[in-house]
Amino acid sequence: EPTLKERLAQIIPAKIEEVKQLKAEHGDKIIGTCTVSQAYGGMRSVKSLITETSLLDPEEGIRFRGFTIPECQDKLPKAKGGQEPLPEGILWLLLTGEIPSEAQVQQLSKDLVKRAGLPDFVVSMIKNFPKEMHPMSQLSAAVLALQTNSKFAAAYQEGVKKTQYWESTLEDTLDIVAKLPEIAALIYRTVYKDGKVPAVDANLDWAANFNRMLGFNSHEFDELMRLYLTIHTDHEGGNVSAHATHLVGSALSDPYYSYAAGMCGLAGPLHGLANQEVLSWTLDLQQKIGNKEITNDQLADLVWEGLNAGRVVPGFGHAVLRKTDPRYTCQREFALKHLPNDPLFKLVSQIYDVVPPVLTKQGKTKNPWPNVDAHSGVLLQYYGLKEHNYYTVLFGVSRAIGVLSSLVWDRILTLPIERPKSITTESLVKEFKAS
Ligand code: AMX
Repeated sequence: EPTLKERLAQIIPAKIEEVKQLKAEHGDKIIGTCTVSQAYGGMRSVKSLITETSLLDPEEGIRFRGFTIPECQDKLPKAKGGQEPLPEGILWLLLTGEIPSEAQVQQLSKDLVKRAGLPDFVVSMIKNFPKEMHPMSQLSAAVLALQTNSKFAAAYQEGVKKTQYWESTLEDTLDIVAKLPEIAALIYRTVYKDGKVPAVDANLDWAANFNRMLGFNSHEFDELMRLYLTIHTDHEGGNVSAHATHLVGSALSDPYYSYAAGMCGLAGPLHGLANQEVLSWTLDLQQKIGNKEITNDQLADLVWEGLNAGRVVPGFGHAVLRKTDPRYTCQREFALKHLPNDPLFKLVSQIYDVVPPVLTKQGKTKNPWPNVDAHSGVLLQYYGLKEHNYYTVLFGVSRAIGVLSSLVWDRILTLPIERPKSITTESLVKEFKAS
């Protein structure tokens, strides 16, 4: 069977031809427009980016290369005895558009094991970070330090042809994905535990290896980690982490720089950091409630308290989605299967009943339904990964698979440097006064 790189090389010519034809025949067709409100409003729903790896429907949620999350859970290869997809499979899917065979996924797992391992200076750098430094800052800084390894940067210096940029971008992508579990685990073990991380185990898949490095040994948690690391990979191209990676990469900054930029964006509370915020908020509620059951009305009063103080309800709302996020739903199903009686899960379920009507009544948000971050924390708590400050790092490890696969396609399609036009308020005022 062909390796990932060989398969990609087979797929690429037809795809490049398709894009060439599309541009030749329809290059002047309009796919999106931008109003004054949209320019001031974060360019919401302006269609102006090409991202091949996934597509988000406001009602249905994400499709990875055309496959919904339940379809991915069904079709992607699984670990022996497992039921959740292996993240290696979604890496293959996002890159090639094809569901890989078991053998292809195993081969990719082995390839990632071979690429694992960190230079000593990165290990000692992480160990020397102050413990108060946020784990997301540590993650971006460690990836930037690793940039010295970039094969794209080296190839570019050597004058490699534009049509071959994708090859070293793919090499960097696989290296980064392979090395991230150790970086992330070292951050976790150094900040919260004894600083020791076991070496990668050639007989384990990527997610199970990550769990061992973090210090967890449960097969059920391995299953959760596989699911978690699969569903957080990609959410089309306009979200902050994906767009930042794409934008920085468009300057031909290498994948290390580009991904580190994406991670700086993921660290924001309106984006990836929301999962940390959700858990703090939920535990806070749990503490206020104490050991008793409360009615939905009483819970609604507590939610209103936060809203009236001007805070958002973390984990609810979305810039694109207008229904419950299917990434929320599949985590809820995992919880119903494995931890139906967990008190914190019960509270999260009650929040799911109570918050949407409250947000609807408040009438501000366009989407009162929960997003991915409203559910991940309770699962991690259950399996003993309790440090919420760390949660966004897990999101970031998974997101590497999506944003870097997309970056490989940016280079395959030889997309140019991104440079939209900006305007001033003064110029707008002048323009519309005249008309
Ligand atoms: N609680 C309270 N108010 C909310 C809200 C929430 N969960 N979500 C949106 N609103 C408010 C907005 O703050 C805004 O108020 P304003 O007019 O006073 O500024 C108004 O509703 C309209 O916002 P919107 O158009 O519905 O949302 P948006 O596209 O501007 O922002 C998002 C989307 C996700 C940033 C927002 O819903 C939010 O802040 N949610 C909470 C944080 C969160 O869960 N983020 C994670 C998103 C998923 C991810 O990236 N990981």
